Amino acid sequence: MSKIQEIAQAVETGKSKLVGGLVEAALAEGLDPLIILNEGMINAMSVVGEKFQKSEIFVPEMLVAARTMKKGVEVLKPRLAGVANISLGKCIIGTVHGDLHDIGKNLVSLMIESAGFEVMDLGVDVPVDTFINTLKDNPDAKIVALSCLLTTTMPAMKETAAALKISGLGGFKLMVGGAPITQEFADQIGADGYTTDAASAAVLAKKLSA
Ligand code: B1M
Repeated sequence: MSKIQEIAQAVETGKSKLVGGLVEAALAEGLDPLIILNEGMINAMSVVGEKFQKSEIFVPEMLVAARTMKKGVEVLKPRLAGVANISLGKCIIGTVHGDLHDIGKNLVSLMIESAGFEVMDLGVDVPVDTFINTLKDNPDAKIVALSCLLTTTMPAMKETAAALKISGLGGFKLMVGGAPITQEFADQIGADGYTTDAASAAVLAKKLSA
């Protein structure tokens, strides 16, 4: 079994004590950190999602897999994050209210930070008012980034986007993403940008703030 397969299996089966060592071993073998992330861990989470959908596993197993992926990402983090010496400005990011998923948002946050932004991560289940108040306190923020993983919390993203637009606060660009989000939905809610993954989110953030 390849190192990537071992990592994927560790994430799928929630072997949180093993995953760190496996990721270190894969890095020592010279494997690309992005391949370890995408082909090892993110693919494994898709398998976890499929198994959940088929009722082969339940929320506790999904949670353990998520914890395992987080441990793996911790080891990978220094290798994913570049060192940016410039400051491109502030980026406020969070998962919209009602939604507790944060692995993808954390990756987006990491990539945007390594692109040179000062990231203010508000966490998960973020009320609309928290976004508004953070923006009021940081009127120089260049980007507000919203993440959402559930179809049932897409209305919360729409609500947050609408509140930000009518807040009278200007000078920032709104970007959105997450598994159920599409370009069409992003256009509908008036977002300035949408991307499908963390690496392209960092590229988009730079483009929007330029
Ligand atoms: Co949940 N969950 N979950 N879950 N979960 C999904 C999303 C689901 C697709 C599983 C399934 O049924 N196949 C399904 C949603 C179905 C739907 O809405 N249509 C689902 C469900 C139903 C639920 C619950 C309702 C289950 C229940 O309680 N009955 C519940 C809801 C809780 C809540 O939020 N209120 C729930 C709970 C959980 C856990 C807490 C157990 C756990 C999350 C733990 C955590 O995040 N700390 C969990 C997990 C782990 C998943 C899956 C298996 C994996 C998610 C993940 O981390 N993926 C997921 C299935 C799946 O995704 N295939 C599933 C890896 C991550 C790197 O990818 O988050 O997509 P992702 O992020 C990507 C892109 O989307 C993008 O870039 C990231 C990196 O490349 N991206 C952005 C994300 N945000 C972006 C922002 C951007 C740009 C790009 O710009 C701002």
